[in-house]
Amino acid sequence: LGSFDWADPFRLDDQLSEDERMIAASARSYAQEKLQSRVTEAYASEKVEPEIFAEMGEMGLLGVSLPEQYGGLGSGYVSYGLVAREVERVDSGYRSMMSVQSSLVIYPIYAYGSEEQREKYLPKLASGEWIGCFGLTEPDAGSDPAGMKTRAEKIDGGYRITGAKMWISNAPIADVFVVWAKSDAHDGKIRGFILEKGMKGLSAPKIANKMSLRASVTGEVVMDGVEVGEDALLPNVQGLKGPFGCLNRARYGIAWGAMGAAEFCWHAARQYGLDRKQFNKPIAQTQLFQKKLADMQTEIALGLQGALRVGRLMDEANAAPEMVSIVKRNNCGKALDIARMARDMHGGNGISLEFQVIRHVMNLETVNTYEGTHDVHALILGRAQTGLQAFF
Ligand code: TGC
Ligand code: FAD
Repeated sequence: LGSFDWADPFRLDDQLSEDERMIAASARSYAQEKLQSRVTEAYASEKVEPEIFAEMGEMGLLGVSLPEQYGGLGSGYVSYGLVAREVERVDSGYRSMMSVQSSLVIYPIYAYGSEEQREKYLPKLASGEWIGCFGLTEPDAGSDPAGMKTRAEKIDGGYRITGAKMWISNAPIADVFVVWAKSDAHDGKIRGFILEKGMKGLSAPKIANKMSLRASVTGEVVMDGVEVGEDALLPNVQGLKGPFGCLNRARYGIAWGAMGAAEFCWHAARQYGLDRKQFNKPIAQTQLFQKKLADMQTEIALGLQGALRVGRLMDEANAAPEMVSIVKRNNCGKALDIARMARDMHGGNGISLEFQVIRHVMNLETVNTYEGTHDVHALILGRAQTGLQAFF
């Protein structure tokens, strides 16, 4: 008979390579030593800390799956997922900063960019010297990005871009903006453009008073006739499959990350239940409390196995977007349920930032919504099994 580790029920650790274990361990020590100590204050005061990008870059956490030639680690998608899990164990906002930079800025420039664009941007993005953002969502086009209004109009030697993006992570501190626009010169098809801070007509005002992801800054991106050269166009993709190709990777990372946040909440609830006595016994010695712990352990064990399976298929270039929808949807929804349960198990203390679980609850509300809402992923999966699209 095998032994049972309550914290790693299916021995996920045994299923990783030596390299993957090392990358996870180094992400964990960075997150616990450098991020955990700042997060309560950063969340309470919506503090913007751009220096985190350079720190993550130095640890190799921004270009995990980017080839070494461009400043990346040249590792795989399982490693990337393990990093997301460790960072989000501390805070979903910090994981957001990392996943936008890796999957939504570095990846499209690598996958769809020219060699000149790769050489110009990738090493500085991987080191965290430059901060990137990804503008797809608009005030009137969220779940339905095909309804975007942003336009690229052909001018002599380049394009003039006009429109507004909404809810853009990292935008107020970004140096590099990957934005998606319908291009008149390409039959109105969606194309990607790389804009840079300081361009005339480009601004990125901060969205204030978010009650979620407060350690990660979010903004609008306003493009008031921004003129760019031909070299700003991402040459190698057109249509929605451009941004969706990036989202497949970010959504996959979120499936691991959400489990990291859930693990934090589960462990915190367990410890609280062992320490806290009511009716002359630890509350962890009650049946209702133990049932909640069993539910948390089960969902997390299953969610991590699902993410690992999809990661292995991504590393073989054999994963379908619907697989990503299953793990993104399941793991975010389950993490939110777990965080809410952990909040309840902490009683009144559960609402204090000091005990941290309420911060995860608030963050996971966003994580369940961005990158395709819980319900939008249900519709993607419904379409895949019935052949009937129910979006409109
Ligand atoms: P549909 O007709 O399904 O597809 C249009 C074209 O796109 C292709 N495609 C994909 N390609 C690659 N991967 C995928 N996952 C793809 N899904 C679709 C498809 O093959 C087709 O290509 P082609 O060549 O035939 O034209 O498009 P639709 O308009 O019906 O889409 C419907 C829907 C709802 C599935 C889609 O629009 C959707 O996923 N909506 C959700 C939007 C979303 O996820 N937004 C995220 C914004 S970014 C963000 O939230 C970052 S937060 C990050 C952080 O801070 O961590
Ligand atoms: P809507 O699309 O208006 O959805 C509202 C509700 O309607 C949801 O419950 C949804 O499930 C439901 N709904 C929509 N359509 C249907 C349908 N056909 N059938 C049934 N129900 C439906 N975007 C970026 O481009 N880049 C970023 O970096 C980024 N960062 C973000 C950071 C934060 C903090 C937040 C909150 C969002 C961020 N987003 C970003 C935007 C995010 O992707 C969108 O909020 C998300 O895609 C949902 O779009 P929406 O907010 O317009 O909601």
